[in-house]
Amino acid sequence: MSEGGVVALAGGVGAARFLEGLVQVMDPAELTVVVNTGDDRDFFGLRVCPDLDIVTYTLAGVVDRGTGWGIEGDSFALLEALRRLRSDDVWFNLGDRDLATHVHRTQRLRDGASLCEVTAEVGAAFGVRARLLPMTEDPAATIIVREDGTRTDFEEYLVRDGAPDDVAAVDLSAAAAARPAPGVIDALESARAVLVCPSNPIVSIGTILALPGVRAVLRARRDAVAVSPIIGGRPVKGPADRLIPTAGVEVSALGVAQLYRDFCSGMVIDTVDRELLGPIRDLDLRARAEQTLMRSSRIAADLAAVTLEMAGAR
Ligand code: FO1
Repeated sequence: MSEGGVVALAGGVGAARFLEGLVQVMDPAELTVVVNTGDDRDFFGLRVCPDLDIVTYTLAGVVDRGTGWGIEGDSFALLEALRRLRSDDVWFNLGDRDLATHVHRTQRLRDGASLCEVTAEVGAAFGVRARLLPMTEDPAATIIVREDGTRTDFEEYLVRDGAPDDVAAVDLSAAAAARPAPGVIDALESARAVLVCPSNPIVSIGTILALPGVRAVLRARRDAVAVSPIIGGRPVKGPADRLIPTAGVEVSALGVAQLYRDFCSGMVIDTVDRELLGPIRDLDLRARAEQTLMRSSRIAADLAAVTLEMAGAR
């Protein structure tokens, strides 16, 4: 169980920043990243995998630093031209160079390549040395159920509708019916350490955990180490504060610890949440307070080093 590499469970922007730190303190060739695909959907006939692309572009050093997604300095000529033709559904900002990734992915999938193959190709083309694995190759769309009963996919909720505070439930049934991608379960079983990136515990990590077999493998190990994405009761980015209450826990590092306690043995929380160390330790988890707001790649590397150390992999 311990000779393998390091496996990280990841969503989008927060995970990508953490992974950027991780590859500074370990050999990226020994890192497998299992990435959420619950946000994936088609735009204009093209398959878009936001979290896979965010992680790829960030590790490649080409991500837009301001937004955390898309490619730095990208233009939006295609989208602007499209808006003239059909303004009503052009709300997801796909840059021209970013679109090349989606065109390539769509064509390769149509030609019979698997999402794992295409993800590896895109990673290699961008010079990413870590192994990136989609969590599944099956459809696994996360559905946000709104208070009026409307069901929207995640990007519709987040980007089109602006992440309003009207979430009644999060439906992960597609992930629960999907098969983990080839290699995911093996990687988790043989890893010498499993890390949970600071990602949304419901719609990023929750989707990966919903896949058949994943949580059971992690529970059997019960040695994963997680970094809290919640600092001082607020998410650094994204709508976690609107989604975590649907799981019946408070929006805090303690709430995240409650969601992860069955498969984690340790948790890194921010220094501002120091008073939660005791309550988290009461859940039978090891806990450390560190600087988790990754304002620089040096802070990300220090955080990654501490997390690896807690997981016994450094
Ligand atoms: N997020 C936004 O808030 N607005 C956008 O227009 C947007 C476009 C976009 C394009 C490509 C991509 O890979 C990601 C993009 N994101 C955008 C980020 C994405 O919505 C989310 O942050 C993730 O799905 C959650 O991890």
